[in-house]
Amino acid sequence: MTSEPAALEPLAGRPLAPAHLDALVAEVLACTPFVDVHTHLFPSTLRSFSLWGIDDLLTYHYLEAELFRASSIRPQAYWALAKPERADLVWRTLFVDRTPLSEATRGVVSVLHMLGLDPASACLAPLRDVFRGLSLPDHVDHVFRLAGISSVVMTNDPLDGAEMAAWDRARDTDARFHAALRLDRILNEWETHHAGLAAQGYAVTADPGPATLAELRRFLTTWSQRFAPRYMAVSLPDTFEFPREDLRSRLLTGAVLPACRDLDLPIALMIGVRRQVNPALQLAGDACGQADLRAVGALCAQFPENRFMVSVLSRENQHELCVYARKFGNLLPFGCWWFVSSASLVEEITTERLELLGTSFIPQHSDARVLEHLLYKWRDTRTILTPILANAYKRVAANGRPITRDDIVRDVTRLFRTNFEQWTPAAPVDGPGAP
Ligand code: FIX
Ligand code: ZN
Repeated sequence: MTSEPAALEPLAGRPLAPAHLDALVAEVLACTPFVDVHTHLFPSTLRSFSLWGIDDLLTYHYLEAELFRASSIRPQAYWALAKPERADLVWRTLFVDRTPLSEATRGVVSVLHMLGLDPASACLAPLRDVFRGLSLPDHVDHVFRLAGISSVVMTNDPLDGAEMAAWDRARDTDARFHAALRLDRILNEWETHHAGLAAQGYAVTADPGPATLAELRRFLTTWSQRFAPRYMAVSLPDTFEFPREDLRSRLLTGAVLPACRDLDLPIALMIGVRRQVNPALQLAGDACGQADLRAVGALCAQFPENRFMVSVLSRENQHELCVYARKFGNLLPFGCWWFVSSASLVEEITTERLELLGTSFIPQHSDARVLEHLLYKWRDTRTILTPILANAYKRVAANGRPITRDDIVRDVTRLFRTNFEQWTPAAPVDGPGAP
């Protein structure tokens, strides 16, 4: 990330020549620190949960999905390997025996290049040596600076005993890592996981009546007081429907949405995942499907006091989400999630959102699972956004409204910072993070 070149200052309020717009948009994107609103990252203080370095980069489920297509190895045999052996196989199969053309393989090339390492290395030993020599806290600082990220929002599951124990042990926090309370186990697997609340001392039953709903609300409030989350979040299948007489709807409307209102928190709905269509691939075994977004419209209409951040996994749902956002001010589309995070789809989705919503959306989140993912996912986002924004400015300038540098700075800041900050007012985005 570069600091603001002095040359740009005098341009502040002056109308810009269209020929300057690409360079200036690229410059403003480069020097605006972004907030990454959804990741699976943890601070270095939670060492056992922090993924980083070449072996974690290569055993990322996006690459494993591609390995199982390219290699004859059976999943069972692959999982029986130690992590470095898995990484060696992924490297040899996807980066040595093949050209790394996919979004995920290209990402690793980009990371190695940005860190000054050799993306064409025949083997991983020299790369491992470099990562082994790094101090993780310094590396986190370096990656955040290089990626142009000021803070990230984690994914924290209050029913994940191992994660919560790790937080208990953590002696320190990192103000750049913010919490989000992830409720998949509660809203998607209550029958199995209500016992987890009971084990924490909450009087809940499998069939949630008023008493159980009140206890669930108390559970969410207690964990929010501890974690100061930016939002609550849940991923939902493509079969998600609302309104509907089912357990999830009762938990959602009877406890989760009321708790969000109490705590002035939005809820993030990530809709359209088909979990484990091929369980043998573990995390790589999930797929997507087109959802019926009338559920989103119904939730926004029925709960005007709640704020809904929504990301959809199927390409076919993107346009409809934009249209619903034009109907409901309490709906904020965010990110090009997972299977729609490749360059051509980010371009299509972002252009459509800009045309239908102006700057009232959050263009991207990284979904980073490994620290260095921040490098290529945000480099790609800046590269993809530059022509999209510059062309939009050229169009409005050609229509007769000159564009100034201040316009670009304000719009980029809104897209990658203030839209989120205004929707999650609980605490400053660059302030104290998780407990
Ligand atoms: O539900 C989610 O937060 C998804 O992002 C993950 O489940 C998924 O495995 C992932 O890492 C996508 O990028
Ligand atoms: Zn995610």
